[in-house]
Amino acid sequence: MQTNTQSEFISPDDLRAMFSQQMSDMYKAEVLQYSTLLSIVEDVNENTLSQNDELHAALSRTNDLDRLTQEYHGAIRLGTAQELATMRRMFRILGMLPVDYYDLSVAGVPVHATAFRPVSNESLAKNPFRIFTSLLRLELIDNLELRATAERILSGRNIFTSNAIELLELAEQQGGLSAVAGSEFVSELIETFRWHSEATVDAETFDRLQDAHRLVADVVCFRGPHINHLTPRTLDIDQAQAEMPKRGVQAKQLIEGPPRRNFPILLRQTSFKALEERIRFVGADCDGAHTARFGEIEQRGAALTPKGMALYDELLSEARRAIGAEAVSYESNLKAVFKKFPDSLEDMRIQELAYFKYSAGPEYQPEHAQLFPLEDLLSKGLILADPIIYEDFLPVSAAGIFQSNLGGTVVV
Ligand code: OOG
Ligand code: NI
Repeated sequence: MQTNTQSEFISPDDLRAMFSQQMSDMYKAEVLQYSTLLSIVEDVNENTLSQNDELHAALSRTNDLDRLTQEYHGAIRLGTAQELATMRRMFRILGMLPVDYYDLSVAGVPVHATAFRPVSNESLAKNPFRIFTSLLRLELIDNLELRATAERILSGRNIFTSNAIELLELAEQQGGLSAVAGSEFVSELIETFRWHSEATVDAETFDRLQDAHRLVADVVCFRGPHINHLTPRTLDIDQAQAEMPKRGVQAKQLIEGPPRRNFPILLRQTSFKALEERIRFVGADCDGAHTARFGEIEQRGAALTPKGMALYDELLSEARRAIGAEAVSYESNLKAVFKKFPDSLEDMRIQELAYFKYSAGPEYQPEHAQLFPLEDLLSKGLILADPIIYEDFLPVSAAGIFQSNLGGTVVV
Protein backbone atom coordinates (compact mmCIF):
# COMPACT_ATOMS: atom_id res chain seq x y z
CA MET A 1 0.00 0.00 0.00
CA GLN A 2 1.42 3.36 -0.97
CA THR A 3 1.24 6.22 1.48
CA ASN A 4 2.36 9.74 1.06
CA THR A 5 5.39 9.79 3.36
CA GLN A 6 5.09 13.48 4.10
CA SER A 7 1.56 13.40 5.38
CA GLU A 8 1.02 9.70 6.06
CA PHE A 9 -2.19 9.86 4.04
CA ILE A 10 -3.21 7.02 1.80
CA SER A 11 -3.18 8.08 -1.86
CA PRO A 12 -6.47 8.66 -3.72
CA ASP A 13 -5.28 6.13 -6.33
CA ASP A 14 -5.01 3.41 -3.68
CA LEU A 15 -8.40 4.33 -2.28
CA ARG A 16 -9.92 4.13 -5.77
CA ALA A 17 -8.35 0.70 -6.34
CA MET A 18 -9.91 -0.52 -3.09
CA PHE A 19 -13.22 1.03 -4.05
CA SER A 20 -13.37 -0.61 -7.48
CA GLN A 21 -12.35 -4.00 -6.05
CA GLN A 22 -15.04 -3.88 -3.38
CA MET A 23 -17.62 -2.70 -5.87
CA SER A 24 -16.72 -5.60 -8.15
CA ASP A 25 -16.96 -8.12 -5.31
CA MET A 26 -20.32 -6.75 -4.25
CA TYR A 27 -21.71 -6.81 -7.80
CA LYS A 28 -20.46 -10.35 -8.45
CA ALA A 29 -22.31 -11.47 -5.34
CA GLU A 30 -25.47 -9.55 -6.29
CA VAL A 31 -25.63 -10.27 -10.03
CA LEU A 32 -24.46 -13.80 -10.74
CA GLN A 33 -24.29 -13.41 -14.52
CA TYR A 34 -21.73 -10.68 -14.03
CA SER A 35 -19.14 -13.26 -12.95
CA THR A 36 -19.76 -15.14 -16.19
CA LEU A 37 -19.24 -11.93 -18.13
CA LEU A 38 -15.94 -11.32 -16.36
CA SER A 39 -14.67 -14.78 -17.22
CA ILE A 40 -15.68 -14.31 -20.88
CA VAL A 41 -13.69 -11.09 -20.99
CA GLU A 42 -10.70 -12.68 -19.31
CA ASP A 43 -10.67 -15.61 -21.78
CA VAL A 44 -11.12 -13.37 -24.81
CA ASN A 45 -8.35 -11.02 -23.69
CA GLU A 46 -5.96 -13.87 -23.07
CA ASN A 47 -6.77 -15.41 -26.42
CA THR A 48 -6.37 -12.09 -28.26
CA LEU A 49 -3.06 -11.26 -26.63
CA SER A 50 -1.62 -14.71 -27.27
CA GLN A 51 -2.33 -14.28 -30.99
CA ASN A 52 -1.06 -10.76 -31.38
CA ASP A 53 2.47 -9.99 -30.19
CA GLU A 54 2.37 -6.51 -31.63
CA LEU A 55 -0.72 -5.62 -29.62
CA HIS A 56 0.89 -7.12 -26.53
CA ALA A 57 3.98 -4.93 -26.98
CA ALA A 58 1.94 -1.80 -27.69
CA LEU A 59 -0.28 -2.31 -24.63
CA SER A 60 2.71 -2.79 -22.42
CA ARG A 61 4.31 0.42 -23.80
CA THR A 62 1.17 2.40 -22.95
CA ASN A 63 0.77 0.86 -19.48
CA ASP A 64 -2.49 -0.81 -20.46
CA LEU A 65 -1.54 -4.40 -19.74
CA ASP A 66 -1.73 -4.19 -15.97
CA ARG A 67 -5.05 -2.40 -15.91
CA LEU A 68 -6.78 -4.74 -18.35
CA THR A 69 -8.19 -7.02 -15.70
CA GLN A 70 -9.69 -4.16 -13.69
CA GLU A 71 -13.21 -2.90 -14.19
CA TYR A 72 -13.18 0.17 -16.35
CA HIS A 73 -16.44 1.80 -15.36
CA GLY A 74 -19.74 1.57 -13.54
CA ALA A 75 -22.91 3.67 -13.58
CA ILE A 76 -25.31 5.20 -11.07
CA ARG A 77 -28.35 7.45 -11.30
CA LEU A 78 -28.95 10.18 -8.72
CA GLY A 79 -32.18 11.89 -7.77
CA THR A 80 -31.27 15.42 -6.65
CA ALA A 81 -28.69 18.14 -7.21
CA GLN A 82 -27.82 17.86 -3.51
CA GLU A 83 -26.99 14.15 -3.91
CA LEU A 84 -24.79 15.00 -6.88
CA ALA A 85 -23.00 17.76 -4.94
CA THR A 86 -22.12 15.39 -2.08
CA MET A 87 -21.21 12.59 -4.48
CA ARG A 88 -18.75 14.96 -6.17
CA ARG A 89 -17.04 15.52 -2.82
CA MET A 90 -16.96 11.76 -2.09
CA PHE A 91 -15.46 10.89 -5.47
CA ARG A 92 -12.82 13.60 -5.12
CA ILE A 93 -11.36 11.72 -2.13
CA LEU A 94 -10.95 8.75 -4.50
CA GLY A 95 -9.21 10.90 -7.12
CA MET A 96 -12.25 10.96 -9.42
CA LEU A 97 -13.17 14.29 -10.99
CA PRO A 98 -16.14 15.18 -13.21
CA VAL A 99 -15.22 15.12 -16.90
CA ASP A 100 -17.56 16.08 -19.71
CA TYR A 101 -21.31 16.61 -19.92
CA TYR A 102 -23.83 14.30 -21.57
CA ASP A 103 -27.37 15.46 -22.24
CA LEU A 104 -29.42 12.33 -22.77
CA SER A 105 -32.79 14.07 -22.88
CA VAL A 106 -32.23 14.54 -26.62
CA ALA A 107 -32.52 10.75 -26.86
CA GLY A 108 -35.65 10.58 -24.73
CA VAL A 109 -33.92 9.64 -21.48
CA PRO A 110 -34.77 12.20 -18.75
CA VAL A 111 -31.26 12.60 -17.33
CA HIS A 112 -28.07 14.51 -17.87
CA ALA A 113 -24.76 13.08 -16.83
CA THR A 114 -21.05 13.37 -16.27
CA ALA A 115 -18.32 10.82 -15.59
CA PHE A 116 -16.20 10.99 -12.45
CA ARG A 117 -12.78 9.66 -13.34
CA PRO A 118 -9.06 9.89 -12.72
CA VAL A 119 -7.51 12.45 -15.05
CA SER A 120 -3.70 12.23 -14.91
CA ASN A 121 -1.90 9.58 -16.94
CA GLU A 122 -0.33 8.27 -13.78
CA SER A 123 -3.65 7.87 -11.98
CA LEU A 124 -5.32 6.34 -15.03
CA ALA A 125 -2.51 3.81 -15.24
CA LYS A 126 -2.83 2.88 -11.57
CA ASN A 127 -6.55 2.33 -11.64
CA PRO A 128 -8.86 3.57 -14.40
CA PHE A 129 -12.16 3.08 -12.57
CA ARG A 130 -14.77 5.74 -13.24
CA ILE A 131 -18.48 6.17 -12.65
CA PHE A 132 -20.92 7.41 -15.26
CA THR A 133 -23.20 9.48 -13.05
CA SER A 134 -26.62 10.57 -14.22
CA LEU A 135 -28.92 13.05 -12.55
CA LEU A 136 -32.65 12.62 -12.99
CA ARG A 137 -34.43 15.64 -14.47
CA LEU A 138 -37.79 15.70 -12.76
CA GLU A 139 -38.71 18.88 -14.63
CA LEU A 140 -39.21 16.62 -17.66
CA ILE A 141 -42.17 14.87 -16.02
CA ASP A 142 -45.22 16.63 -17.44
CA ASN A 143 -47.65 15.62 -14.74
CA LEU A 144 -47.10 18.25 -12.03
CA GLU A 145 -48.69 16.28 -9.27
CA LEU A 146 -46.52 13.23 -10.03
CA ARG A 147 -43.46 15.46 -10.23
CA ALA A 148 -44.23 16.84 -6.76
CA THR A 149 -44.65 13.30 -5.39
CA ALA A 150 -41.23 12.31 -6.77
CA GLU A 151 -39.64 15.46 -5.35
CA ARG A 152 -41.14 14.81 -1.94
CA ILE A 153 -39.92 11.20 -1.86
CA LEU A 154 -36.41 12.16 -2.93
CA SER A 155 -36.11 15.04 -0.48
CA GLY A 156 -36.76 12.61 2.37
CA ARG A 157 -33.95 10.17 1.61
CA ASN A 158 -30.35 10.19 2.69
CA ILE A 159 -28.16 8.05 0.45
CA PHE A 160 -24.96 8.18 2.54
CA THR A 161 -24.20 6.57 5.89
CA SER A 162 -23.42 9.01 8.69
CA ASN A 163 -19.94 7.49 8.96
CA ALA A 164 -19.28 8.18 5.29
CA ILE A 165 -20.23 11.84 5.79
CA GLU A 166 -18.06 12.13 8.91
CA LEU A 167 -15.04 10.61 7.18
CA LEU A 168 -15.61 12.82 4.16
CA GLU A 169 -15.52 15.90 6.36
CA LEU A 170 -12.40 14.63 8.10
CA ALA A 171 -10.68 14.02 4.76
CA GLU A 172 -11.55 17.50 3.58
CA GLN A 173 -10.34 19.13 6.78
CA GLN A 174 -7.06 17.19 6.95
CA GLY A 175 -6.45 17.02 3.20
CA GLY A 176 -6.51 13.21 3.25
CA LEU A 177 -7.11 10.08 5.31
CA SER A 178 -4.88 7.59 7.10
CA ALA A 179 -4.82 4.07 5.65
CA VAL A 180 -7.17 2.83 8.36
CA ALA A 181 -9.66 5.68 8.04
CA GLY A 182 -9.39 5.45 4.25
CA SER A 183 -10.38 1.83 4.16
CA GLU A 184 -13.28 2.53 6.50
CA PHE A 185 -14.35 5.39 4.23
CA VAL A 186 -14.39 3.08 1.19
CA SER A 187 -16.48 0.43 2.98
CA GLU A 188 -18.94 3.07 4.15
CA LEU A 189 -19.23 4.62 0.71
CA ILE A 190 -19.87 1.22 -0.90
CA GLU A 191 -23.06 0.97 1.18
CA THR A 192 -24.56 3.76 -0.93
CA PHE A 193 -24.41 1.58 -4.05
CA ARG A 194 -25.83 -1.61 -2.59
CA TRP A 195 -29.02 -3.11 -4.01
CA HIS A 196 -32.10 -3.07 -1.78
CA SER A 197 -34.99 -5.22 -2.84
CA GLU A 198 -37.42 -3.28 -0.64
CA ALA A 199 -38.82 -0.29 -2.48
CA THR A 200 -39.51 2.82 -0.40
CA VAL A 201 -42.97 3.34 -1.93
CA ASP A 202 -46.21 1.42 -2.33
CA ALA A 203 -47.05 -0.47 -5.50
CA GLU A 204 -49.38 2.21 -6.80
CA THR A 205 -46.79 5.00 -6.55
CA PHE A 206 -44.21 2.76 -8.18
CA ASP A 207 -46.52 2.05 -11.11
CA ARG A 208 -47.35 5.71 -11.63
CA LEU A 209 -43.66 6.70 -11.64
CA GLN A 210 -42.83 3.74 -13.85
CA ASP A 211 -45.49 4.89 -16.34
CA ALA A 212 -43.87 8.34 -16.55
CA HIS A 213 -40.55 6.65 -17.40
CA ARG A 214 -39.02 3.43 -16.13
CA LEU A 215 -35.94 5.36 -15.17
CA VAL A 216 -37.93 7.65 -12.87
CA ALA A 217 -39.15 4.66 -10.85
CA ASP A 218 -35.65 3.20 -10.75
CA VAL A 219 -34.23 6.38 -9.21
CA VAL A 220 -37.08 7.54 -6.99
CA CYS A 221 -38.40 4.34 -5.43
CA PHE A 222 -35.28 2.96 -3.77
CA ARG A 223 -33.19 3.86 -0.79
CA GLY A 224 -30.17 4.81 -2.83
CA PRO A 225 -28.42 4.81 -6.22
CA HIS A 226 -27.69 1.08 -6.61
CA ILE A 227 -24.84 0.44 -9.00
CA ASN A 228 -26.66 -0.53 -12.19
CA HIS A 229 -23.76 -2.06 -14.12
CA LEU A 230 -20.02 -2.58 -14.10
CA THR A 231 -17.95 -2.79 -17.25
CA PRO A 232 -14.67 -4.59 -17.82
CA ARG A 233 -12.56 -3.83 -20.88
CA THR A 234 -12.25 -6.41 -23.64
CA LEU A 235 -9.68 -6.51 -26.42
CA ASP A 236 -12.14 -8.09 -28.87
CA ILE A 237 -15.75 -7.13 -28.32
CA ASP A 238 -17.09 -9.13 -31.30
CA GLN A 239 -15.58 -12.31 -29.93
CA ALA A 240 -16.95 -11.57 -26.46
CA GLN A 241 -20.39 -10.77 -27.91
CA ALA A 242 -20.42 -14.10 -29.79
CA GLU A 243 -19.36 -15.93 -26.66
CA MET A 244 -22.12 -14.52 -24.45
CA PRO A 245 -25.07 -16.66 -25.66
CA LYS A 246 -22.83 -19.73 -25.64
CA ARG A 247 -22.44 -19.26 -21.91
CA GLY A 248 -26.08 -18.52 -21.25
CA VAL A 249 -25.82 -14.73 -21.20
CA GLN A 250 -28.43 -12.87 -23.23
CA ALA A 251 -26.56 -10.17 -25.13
CA LYS A 252 -27.97 -6.90 -26.42
CA GLN A 253 -28.45 -7.17 -30.17
CA LEU A 254 -26.19 -4.41 -31.41
CA ILE A 255 -22.75 -3.24 -30.43
CA GLU A 256 -22.88 0.53 -29.87
CA GLY A 257 -20.31 2.87 -31.39
CA PRO A 258 -18.07 2.55 -34.44
CA PRO A 259 -17.82 -0.69 -36.46
CA ARG A 260 -15.08 -3.28 -36.11
CA ARG A 261 -11.81 -2.01 -37.57
CA ASN A 262 -8.16 -3.03 -37.73
CA PHE A 263 -7.32 -0.07 -35.52
CA PRO A 264 -10.13 0.58 -33.03
CA ILE A 265 -11.27 4.13 -32.39
CA LEU A 266 -13.22 5.59 -29.46
CA LEU A 267 -15.44 3.12 -27.73
CA ARG A 268 -17.56 0.09 -28.64
CA GLN A 269 -19.97 -1.26 -26.06
CA THR A 270 -22.47 -4.03 -25.58
CA SER A 271 -24.33 -5.38 -22.57
CA PHE A 272 -26.44 -8.22 -21.33
CA LYS A 273 -30.09 -7.53 -20.71
CA ALA A 274 -31.10 -6.25 -17.30
CA LEU A 275 -32.33 -8.96 -14.97
CA GLU A 276 -35.86 -9.06 -13.70
CA GLU A 277 -35.64 -8.97 -9.92
CA ARG A 278 -38.27 -9.44 -7.26
CA ILE A 279 -38.92 -6.34 -5.19
CA ARG A 280 -41.16 -5.69 -2.23
CA PHE A 281 -43.33 -2.62 -1.91
CA VAL A 282 -44.42 -0.77 1.18
CA GLY A 283 -47.71 -2.24 2.37
CA ALA A 284 -48.82 -5.70 3.25
CA ASP A 285 -47.65 -8.65 1.16
CA CYS A 286 -47.01 -6.68 -1.95
CA ASP A 287 -44.37 -8.02 -4.33
CA GLY A 288 -43.38 -6.79 -7.75
CA ALA A 289 -40.58 -6.95 -10.31
CA HIS A 290 -37.97 -4.47 -11.43
CA THR A 291 -35.41 -4.59 -14.21
CA ALA A 292 -32.47 -2.26 -13.82
CA ARG A 293 -29.23 -4.08 -13.27
CA PHE A 294 -27.11 -5.47 -16.07
CA GLY A 295 -23.54 -6.14 -17.16
CA GLU A 296 -21.66 -4.39 -19.93
CA ILE A 297 -18.36 -4.75 -21.76
CA GLU A 298 -16.42 -2.23 -23.73
CA GLN A 299 -13.53 -2.07 -26.16
CA ARG A 300 -11.60 1.16 -26.18
CA GLY A 301 -9.62 2.57 -29.07
CA ALA A 302 -7.87 5.77 -30.10
CA ALA A 303 -9.03 9.13 -28.79
CA LEU A 304 -9.99 11.39 -31.68
CA THR A 305 -9.04 15.00 -32.31
CA PRO A 306 -11.90 17.48 -32.88
CA LYS A 307 -11.42 16.83 -36.62
CA GLY A 308 -11.64 13.06 -36.11
CA MET A 309 -14.64 13.43 -33.81
CA ALA A 310 -16.47 15.56 -36.38
CA LEU A 311 -15.88 12.86 -38.98
CA TYR A 312 -17.09 10.18 -36.56
CA ASP A 313 -20.30 12.11 -35.77
CA GLU A 314 -20.95 12.75 -39.45
CA LEU A 315 -20.50 9.09 -40.42
CA LEU A 316 -22.54 7.82 -37.49
CA SER A 317 -25.46 10.10 -38.44
CA GLU A 318 -25.17 8.98 -42.04
CA ALA A 319 -25.27 5.32 -40.98
CA ARG A 320 -28.26 5.86 -38.71
CA ARG A 321 -30.16 7.78 -41.39
CA ALA A 322 -29.73 4.92 -43.85
CA ILE A 323 -31.38 2.53 -41.43
CA GLY A 324 -35.07 2.42 -41.95
CA ALA A 325 -34.70 3.43 -45.58
CA GLU A 326 -33.85 -0.11 -46.62
CA ALA A 327 -33.67 -3.41 -44.88
CA VAL A 328 -29.88 -3.41 -44.71
CA SER A 329 -28.32 -4.86 -41.61
CA TYR A 330 -27.15 -2.18 -39.23
CA GLU A 331 -23.68 -3.64 -38.95
CA SER A 332 -22.86 -4.07 -42.62
CA ASN A 333 -24.23 -0.62 -43.35
CA LEU A 334 -22.17 0.91 -40.56
CA LYS A 335 -19.08 -0.80 -41.85
CA ALA A 336 -19.70 0.46 -45.39
CA VAL A 337 -20.26 4.06 -44.27
CA PHE A 338 -17.17 4.02 -42.03
CA LYS A 339 -14.92 3.12 -44.99
CA LYS A 340 -14.49 6.89 -45.16
CA PHE A 341 -12.67 6.84 -41.83
CA PRO A 342 -9.03 5.87 -42.55
CA ASP A 343 -8.13 2.58 -40.89
CA SER A 344 -4.37 2.79 -40.55
CA LEU A 345 -2.44 4.35 -37.73
CA GLU A 346 -0.32 6.28 -40.16
CA ASP A 347 -3.28 7.83 -41.99
CA MET A 348 -5.01 8.71 -38.75
CA ARG A 349 -1.84 10.35 -37.50
CA ILE A 350 -0.92 12.22 -40.66
CA GLN A 351 -4.47 13.45 -41.21
CA GLU A 352 -4.63 14.49 -37.55
CA LEU A 353 -7.73 12.43 -36.81
CA ALA A 354 -6.47 10.75 -33.63
CA TYR A 355 -4.11 11.57 -30.76
CA PHE A 356 -0.78 9.77 -30.41
CA LYS A 357 1.88 9.35 -27.80
CA TYR A 358 5.49 9.26 -29.01
CA SER A 359 8.25 7.28 -27.37
CA ALA A 360 11.82 6.25 -28.19
CA GLY A 361 12.05 2.74 -29.64
CA PRO A 362 14.53 0.17 -28.31
CA GLU A 363 17.14 1.14 -30.93
CA TYR A 364 16.94 4.87 -30.44
CA GLN A 365 20.25 6.60 -29.56
CA PRO A 366 20.71 10.28 -28.63
CA GLU A 367 22.55 10.99 -31.90
CA HIS A 368 19.46 9.96 -33.83
CA ALA A 369 17.97 13.28 -32.83
CA GLN A 370 19.86 14.72 -35.81
CA LEU A 371 17.68 12.63 -38.08
CA PHE A 372 14.67 14.83 -37.49
CA PRO A 373 12.07 15.47 -38.98
CA LEU A 374 9.94 13.18 -36.93
CA GLU A 375 8.48 11.37 -39.93
CA ASP A 376 11.94 10.03 -40.81
CA LEU A 377 12.51 8.75 -37.29
CA LEU A 378 9.07 7.14 -37.30
CA SER A 379 9.58 5.46 -40.63
CA LYS A 380 12.87 3.97 -39.41
CA GLY A 381 11.14 2.68 -36.27
CA LEU A 382 13.43 4.72 -34.00
CA ILE A 383 10.51 6.64 -32.57
CA LEU A 384 7.21 4.85 -31.98
CA ALA A 385 3.75 6.43 -32.13
CA ASP A 386 1.00 4.75 -30.13
CA PRO A 387 -2.61 5.88 -30.19
CA ILE A 388 -3.83 7.44 -26.94
CA ILE A 389 -6.81 5.53 -25.56
CA TYR A 390 -10.17 7.33 -25.46
CA GLU A 391 -11.19 7.75 -21.82
CA ASP A 392 -14.67 9.24 -22.14
CA PHE A 393 -18.14 8.15 -23.25
CA LEU A 394 -20.29 8.63 -26.35
CA PRO A 395 -23.73 10.21 -25.92
CA VAL A 396 -25.47 8.21 -28.67
CA SER A 397 -24.02 4.94 -27.33
CA ALA A 398 -24.95 5.82 -23.75
CA ALA A 399 -28.54 6.48 -24.86
CA GLY A 400 -28.55 3.10 -26.63
CA ILE A 401 -27.35 1.36 -23.46
CA PHE A 402 -29.98 3.11 -21.33
CA GLN A 403 -32.76 2.26 -23.75
CA SER A 404 -31.88 -1.37 -24.20
CA ASN A 405 -32.09 -1.84 -20.47
CA LEU A 406 -35.11 0.22 -19.59
CA GLY A 407 -37.42 -0.12 -22.54
CA GLY A 408 -37.79 2.74 -24.98
CA THR A 409 -40.64 4.79 -23.51
CA VAL A 410 -40.10 8.45 -24.17
CA VAL A 411 -41.16 11.15 -21.75
CA VAL A 412 -39.86 14.32 -23.44
C1 OOG B 1 -25.77 4.68 -17.85
C2 OOG B 1 -25.68 4.34 -19.30
C3 OOG B 1 -24.44 4.93 -19.94
C4 OOG B 1 -22.31 3.92 -20.91
O1 OOG B 1 -21.43 3.06 -20.80
O2 OOG B 1 -22.44 4.62 -21.92
C5 OOG B 1 -23.23 4.10 -19.77
C6 OOG B 1 -26.92 4.06 -17.12
O3 OOG B 1 -27.59 3.16 -17.63
O4 OOG B 1 -27.18 4.52 -15.98
O5 OOG B 1 -22.95 3.52 -18.76
NI1 NI C 1 -21.76 1.79 -19.16
